[in-house]
Amino acid sequence: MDIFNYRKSLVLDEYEKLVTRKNTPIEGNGIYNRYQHPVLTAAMVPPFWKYDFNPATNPFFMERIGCNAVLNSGAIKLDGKYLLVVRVEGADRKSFFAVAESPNGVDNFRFWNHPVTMPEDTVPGTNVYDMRLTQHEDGWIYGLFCVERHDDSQPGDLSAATATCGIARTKNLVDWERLPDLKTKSQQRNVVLHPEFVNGKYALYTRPQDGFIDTGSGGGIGWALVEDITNAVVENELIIDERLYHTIKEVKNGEGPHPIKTPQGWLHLAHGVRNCASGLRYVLYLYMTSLEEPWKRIASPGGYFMAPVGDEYMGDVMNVLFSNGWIADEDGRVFIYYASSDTRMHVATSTVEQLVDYCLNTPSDGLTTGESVKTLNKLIDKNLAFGVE
Ligand code: M1P
Repeated sequence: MDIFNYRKSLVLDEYEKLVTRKNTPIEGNGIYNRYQHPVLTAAMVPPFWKYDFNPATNPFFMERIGCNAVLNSGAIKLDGKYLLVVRVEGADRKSFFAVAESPNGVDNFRFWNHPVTMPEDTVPGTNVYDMRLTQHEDGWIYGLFCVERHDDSQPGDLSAATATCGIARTKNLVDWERLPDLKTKSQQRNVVLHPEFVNGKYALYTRPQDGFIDTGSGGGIGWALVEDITNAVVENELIIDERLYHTIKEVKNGEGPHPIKTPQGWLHLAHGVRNCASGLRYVLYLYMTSLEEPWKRIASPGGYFMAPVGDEYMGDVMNVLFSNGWIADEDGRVFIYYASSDTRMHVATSTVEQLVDYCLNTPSDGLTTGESVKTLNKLIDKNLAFGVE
């Protein structure tokens, strides 16, 4: 066999093996189960995105367009299919969106043939990423995402950038109508559209930030009402889940996917960030807000819900779990899609009932060592009185 055909069959075989492998759950802590394999990696983008399949123009069957990572996916279930709108990052550091589909939500994800062609706003972006999908009660599916542009007010600094919330809507994840970017006083990343109107208005979870990386005076996850989504302007922002000293969200936090409506309240997934000697550490946490007043927190379990384990620590940006997509299935199961270390996508499964139980019965953070020990002693005493040793 010539080198072209030898390499081609090797690459196709390896790809097929990866995209068809079964993924089995790993028994966890009673709150959720992780899975044996990532659901998507850079090795799972279609070979015809990477290779020129014509032997005349690619006699060595060499890779022509590299893929660096697949991460931070929005998620939605449509027509019985589990769909991820994935942030695919090329070897050239540009991210774009692409849809991957699975019949069961945990394995056999395959990308649709073409990535998303996202129309630009009036000022084109340099990079787009981290889409949050919301099937809104107005009938549209919205994608809110970060648009990065060079900060031209600092011409001498090539790393100076701005983060803005891009807004687009679709009915099928193929054809997208781009709406004007969100207008706010500060920079924004991690903006999420609430699925229902609130007082007749569109409601947004925001994350005000002074700079591209530093949130600075931005106090945490915000809440804002917007009259017109086709010209979205944030006038007022209320911080509904604040950053706190010596917690998992001391440096910054951000809303994940849009919250899930449960009989007990809105169930939220978010990420919290703290600093340490090895850099920023990103973990996932949950909280709940009132059904009637979604801006009022009703449960705030202490600590993290998920943090990196094992191989999840390793990747382009170490020590990071990030999630902007989950699917609440009709039978009560919840598929939590999360990326590890800005490199690959995973799934964890749970149920609405378990996640609400976790939120309502996990002690909140007492904010000091003394309070943490008191909380621990309460559980120990209860168990000892119950007869467990
Ligand atoms: O590298 C970790 C994450 O950093 C950013 O998140 P945040 O705005 O909360 O700091 C984003 O760039 C995100 O994509 C990335 O995963």
